[in-house]
Amino acid sequence: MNEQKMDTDWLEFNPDPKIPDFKLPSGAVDAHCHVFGPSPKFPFASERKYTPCNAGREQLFALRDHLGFARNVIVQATCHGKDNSAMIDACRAGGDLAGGVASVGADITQKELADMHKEGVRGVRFNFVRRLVDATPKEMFISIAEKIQEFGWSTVVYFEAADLSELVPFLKQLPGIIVVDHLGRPDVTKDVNHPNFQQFVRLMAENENIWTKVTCPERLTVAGPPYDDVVPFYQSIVDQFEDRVLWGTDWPHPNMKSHMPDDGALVDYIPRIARSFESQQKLLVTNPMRLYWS
Ligand code: 0GY
Repeated sequence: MNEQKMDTDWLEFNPDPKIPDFKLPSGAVDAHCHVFGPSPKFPFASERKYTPCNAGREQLFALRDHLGFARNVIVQATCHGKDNSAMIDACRAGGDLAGGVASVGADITQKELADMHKEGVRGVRFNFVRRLVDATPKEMFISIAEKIQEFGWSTVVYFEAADLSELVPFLKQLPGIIVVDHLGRPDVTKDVNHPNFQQFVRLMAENENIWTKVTCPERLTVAGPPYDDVVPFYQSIVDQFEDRVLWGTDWPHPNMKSHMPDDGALVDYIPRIARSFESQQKLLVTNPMRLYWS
């Protein structure tokens, strides 16, 4: 297949990130990153809402080594729809150093799930962000969540803060561990004590199976780098739920419009949000290893 040309306003990932000053703990996991294509080998899905640059597994693994991570969890990106082949190819190439999160339909069979499990897949992702996907009926998501239980997988859920109230009953219905992407995308112009963010905090407090990724300050910020405006949100969640948080780069940073972050600077942000050695160890090693490698 020919190369699929990236969108004209697409921002490409930083090809030369700094070496972080923060030394990651041994065995650290980048628990939220993607691969895009390369499209001649792994074409983007026809139902995609954006066409990104190519960002293949060799580049991802080079970044892993450059930043000092040991492992990656490669989350299926919506530009590949339910064709998980680029992600699975990366898991296969990464061996024990790579795990995956897939996007599947309700017609998925136990045999197909078992095959993905052998390749290192340990979860599915349900997406509710309207600019990224067409809506999927919630009953379909529930039936998928039921099918993955036999494999001990978890579910990643991506939604925006405005949709939280409507989603709460669904989230409470989902079996197994649920991981909410990017703190549920709070509006950081409102205070951390605002009822909207407190609703998310309450959801986590009341449901011990709900985890979150303290990721993407570059997406949530209004002020821009160095993302001071997002720090209190992350601190609040890490302080309260240090056994249920994950961290990742989000490389290659799909759909960034304002700027492209330096991945090394993102790593340097970690000690601002997880302030003790113990919480850093949980965030970067213990928690992702428990979820994706046990
Ligand atoms: C992210 C965020 C985004 C995109 C995707 O799968 C995706 O297309 O996840 C976004 O545009 O907010 O987690 O990478």
